[in-house]
Amino acid sequence: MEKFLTECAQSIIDGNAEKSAELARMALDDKHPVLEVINKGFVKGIREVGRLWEEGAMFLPELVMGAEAMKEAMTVLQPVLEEDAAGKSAAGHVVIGTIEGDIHDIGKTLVATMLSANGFEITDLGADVPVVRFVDEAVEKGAGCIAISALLTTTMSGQKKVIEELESRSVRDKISVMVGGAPCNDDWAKEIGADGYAGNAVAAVQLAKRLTGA
Ligand code: B12
Repeated sequence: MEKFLTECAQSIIDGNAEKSAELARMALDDKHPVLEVINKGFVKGIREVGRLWEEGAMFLPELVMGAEAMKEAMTVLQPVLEEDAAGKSAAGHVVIGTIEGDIHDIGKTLVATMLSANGFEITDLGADVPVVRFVDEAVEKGAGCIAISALLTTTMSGQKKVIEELESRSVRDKISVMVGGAPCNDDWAKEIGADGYAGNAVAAVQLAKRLTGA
């Protein structure tokens, strides 16, 4: 298993989308635990890509290729995570998206998939979502929770703006807010008055359950 997970990570570092998709299909055929394959294999790879890029050991096209390989693998694995949702009663409605100015959507989509697999009804607004759209959709859909992803230090302030928008429309007490993404942490969540922060998709499910009482 260890060797297989290393291969998964390496396919992302190599930016080899054909290989990552093939490994994802192999994981399903061999009945490997999907979450472990994602977190200890593919996610490890994309984090390493980020580290190498930051160090200057990789250039933007290689970062893009790594992201594409990650997406291919997730396209194979996500439907299997979603299948778990079948038969689970609705645990509440969550509106989720990546904040405006930010196109990173791999982590956000993983969180959305895991929430859905745990019985939450999900409205996924995608990436680069304007502040007002989060609030418009949550109010319209009667959602109890907004989940906002931000991967850039330059866009994380948008999470605060969503909370301010909720306050200005006097609906803050009806809609809880959870935040996440690489630059966020518990202190940031407290500073902006969010209801919670989670560092990964599994923790995000626990947090959403706590916030919605599901
Ligand atoms: C892949 C990637 C890209 C891809 C994105 C593809 C896509 N469709 O998502 C591409 C190549 C397009 C890209 C572009 C850029 N990127 Co980029 N990217 C990354 C990288 C390597 C990995 C991100 C990722 O997918 N991780 C895997 C997922 C599974 O993890 P995750 O996102 O952290 O999500 C998990 C948790 O955080 C949490 N979570 C996430 N969201 C939420 C939300 C909630 C509510 C909760 C509770 C939890 C939660 O759960 C998730 C699952 O476990 C990171 C490095 C890093 N360390 O994060 C850089 C990184 C985020 N990128 C960075 C930069 C600078 C950029 C660019 C500006 C580069 C450029 N010069 O153009 C552009 C940004 C363009 C824009 N306007 O958004 C920097 C940001 C630095 C900073 N301080 O702001 C990073 C940190 C790289 C680095 N080390 O310097 N990038």
